[in-house]
Amino acid sequence: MALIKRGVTFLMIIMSAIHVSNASVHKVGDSSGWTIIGNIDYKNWAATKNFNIGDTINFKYNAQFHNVMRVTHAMYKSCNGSSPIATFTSGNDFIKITNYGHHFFLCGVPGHCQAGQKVDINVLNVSATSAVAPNKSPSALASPVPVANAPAAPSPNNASPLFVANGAFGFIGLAMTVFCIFYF
Ligand SMILES: [Cu+2]
Repeated sequence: MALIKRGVTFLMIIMSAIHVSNASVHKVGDSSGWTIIGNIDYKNWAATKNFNIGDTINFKYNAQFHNVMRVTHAMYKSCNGSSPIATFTSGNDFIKITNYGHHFFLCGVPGHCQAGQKVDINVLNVSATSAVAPNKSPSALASPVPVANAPAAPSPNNASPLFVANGAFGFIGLAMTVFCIFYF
């Protein structure tokens, strides 16, 4: 009985954790996806998004013709996919952002990166940026700006319900497995 109770509690904790999560899924290229057709400007696409830690980048493409490689800045600039940090080939890859800064991706199929199939996901550290941005002058006479009253940045609440459902099922599946192992 105690085990069942514990299992149920475990499930409830997981489910509440899913509910509070405010992570977004960003589909690269939006409806066009990850492609060289249509000359999509991925730089422009990325510029219109607000990336945060915990968000997921979704690359949707035909796996017969494309792939996704995470690369360094130098490799990104020169379209060099010879030694990627990571390679994704499923055709529907979900990559979670876990740290600030630039995340460079390109398609490793010859010619595709040169044709523009590359994207730079820049995750800004908002708190650090706003702390530095208002006044770079070292002048001691500058009147301090009250930061406390600054309006909070609007939260981009366009989390895909599909992804949340997938995540939930994944978690529940895992929880069920753990629960069953303990119970039976
Ligand atoms: Cu490609």
